[in-house]
Amino acid sequence: MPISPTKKIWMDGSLINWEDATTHVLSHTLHYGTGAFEGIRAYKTPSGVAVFRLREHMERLLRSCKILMIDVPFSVDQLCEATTDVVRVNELDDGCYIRPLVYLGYGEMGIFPLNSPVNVVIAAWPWGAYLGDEGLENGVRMKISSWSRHHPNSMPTASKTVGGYVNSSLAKVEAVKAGYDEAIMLGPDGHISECTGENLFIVRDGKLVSPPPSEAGALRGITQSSIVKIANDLGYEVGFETMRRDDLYLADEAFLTGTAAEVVPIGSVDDRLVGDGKPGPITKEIQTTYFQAVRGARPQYESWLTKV
Ligand code: PPE
Repeated sequence: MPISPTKKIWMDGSLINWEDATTHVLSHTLHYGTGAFEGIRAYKTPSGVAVFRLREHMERLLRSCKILMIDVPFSVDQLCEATTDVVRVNELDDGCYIRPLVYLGYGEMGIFPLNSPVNVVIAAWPWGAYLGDEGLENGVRMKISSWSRHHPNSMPTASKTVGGYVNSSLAKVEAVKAGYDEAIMLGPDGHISECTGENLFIVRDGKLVSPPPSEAGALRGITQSSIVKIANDLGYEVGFETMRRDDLYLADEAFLTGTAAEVVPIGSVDDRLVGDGKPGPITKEIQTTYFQAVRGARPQYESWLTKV
């Protein structure tokens, strides 16, 4: 999806012009992928633009870096403040996507990463529906990928590691080239893990079920956790259960969740319709409530919003 440039990017403590936010071609992360990123959204609310679950995202960014043994020279508070500065200075009053990235810069070559400088950037720009407006409304076509998610001893799946996304990219390209919207990935043991950049839920007998992130080798999604809270508040039971592909084929409803993707109904998996192929009633109720929560129309979720 194209990026619409804005005016300023926060880089290592200062706001600089968008076009000046560049790095040397010998930056370590560009060669070896040791770095971590986040994806955050801000939405227009009745009392101005607000960032959704900002602190949780910055805490996860630091956890990702902890796993990689990267010492980030900024605190969660500083990163949160930098984020609201970026949204404010770029006048992104209608909402935006925010991309913090911690990367190892120019200084050393060779795989050992820990002597390289640690750079941090936060950029933001307006970004529409990640899987398209049509997908958001009517559901997406999913394909189970021939690529498995990482084995936990080959890549830490709880870290949003830059290089880890090669795995997602291979799966995404395979699915799109085959005419699908998005891929579902199995873990190395054959259980359902997650999508290339989203978690997944099914609805079975009125109950929501999602793969347990740690065992499934999936990222612990912040949208996923928001949906668990919303679903419980709406009176639905939610469970984390190991799932096989059959569980997807036979689900009454299914949807995926992620910051970029938001809440997207799944219309089919491997050409088998989920339910009747149309977004189910529980999916629609949860999707509607999620959009109300992020846009400040549900007072009980106000604490998730950081005003800019
Ligand atoms: N799994 C993966 C692998 C993942 O990358 C994401 C976020 C999620 C699950 C959902 O997590 P959360 O956003 O906390 O609900 N993917 C980010 C990057 C997408 C991209 O294309 O880049 C995102 O949604 O911002």
